[in-house]
Amino acid sequence: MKLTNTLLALMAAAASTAHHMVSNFYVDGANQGPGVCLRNPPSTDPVFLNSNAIVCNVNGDRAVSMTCPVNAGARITVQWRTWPDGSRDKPLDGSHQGPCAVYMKRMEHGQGSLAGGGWFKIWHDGVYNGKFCSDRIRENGNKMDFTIPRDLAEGYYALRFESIALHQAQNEGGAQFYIGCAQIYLRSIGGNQVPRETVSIPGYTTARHPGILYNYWTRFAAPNYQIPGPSPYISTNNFGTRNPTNTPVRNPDCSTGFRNANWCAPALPSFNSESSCYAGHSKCWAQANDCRRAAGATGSQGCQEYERYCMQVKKVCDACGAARNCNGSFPKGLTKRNSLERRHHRDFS
Ligand SMILES: [Cu+2]
Repeated sequence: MKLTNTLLALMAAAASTAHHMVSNFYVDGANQGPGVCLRNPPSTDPVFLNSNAIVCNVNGDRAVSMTCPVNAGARITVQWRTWPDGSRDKPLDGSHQGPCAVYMKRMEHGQGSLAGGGWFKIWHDGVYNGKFCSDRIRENGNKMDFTIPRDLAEGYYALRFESIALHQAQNEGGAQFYIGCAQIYLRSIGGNQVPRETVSIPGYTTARHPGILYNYWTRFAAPNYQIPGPSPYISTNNFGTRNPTNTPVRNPDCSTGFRNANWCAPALPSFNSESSCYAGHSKCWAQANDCRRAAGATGSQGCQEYERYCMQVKKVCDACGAARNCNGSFPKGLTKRNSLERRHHRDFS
């Protein structure tokens, strides 16, 4: 009995590590960083069609503090990971096969829930050459590439990445959805298009769509596989050729160098007494707690580095208090990238 339980636990662990999520994305080749501009879910677990998490994953109805500027026509590369903190680099699990897609929706700055109408698809990949999109992702370092339509109007948008695993899709409700959402500010190059044909999420497809209720085990990657959802929006020729507008995006100040996903440490105030020095130290730990609360499945390594900084801050106060000379400011933050950032900036292959 004991052995059985151990085996079951091992099997459960193996199953959970087979899932995946979006850990970061690139804009024209520039890595935005782990969790940055993403509504970071708490885990890599899949979501299902009948839940509100189908929109932007678990916690995806909460705005994050960062928005990434993206030019119309930009090439976007999405990094999927089974280990979202970047601790291991392995191809996504081969048992998870299916199509993928990218949707967009105009949003307000800071908008929470993105459920409802206004979504349009900009790219998808189902089956060709006898392979699903999932195979092409695996062969491409777990990355998926697409282009933002060149003619879209300026403004805030959500980008929704979708990968569907069909290994249990022979049963209604069995298709596993892997969803990530990014917040972007689209800089127009002269186009002003607002796609008219949009869908609602949830509601964009049904549990009985032939691409969702699908027996992968008897049909594998059938050439007539139907990708769920609408057809992708195709850019008009009215996109213009001017340089993208340089509209400022309201993002937190990250100049202290301490950051983790969408969180940045504000600088600590200067001090002129032992008590104001320790007040700065308390503020440091309060900020470290904010960092931990904001961290999702891409990890909290940047928070750990900031916590080490808070320990140094305490030493500054201890020393100036002993010398009875507390007047000044705390040493500046790190200028180096933290190790989590370095891990994610290393090219994944
Ligand atoms: Cu899975």
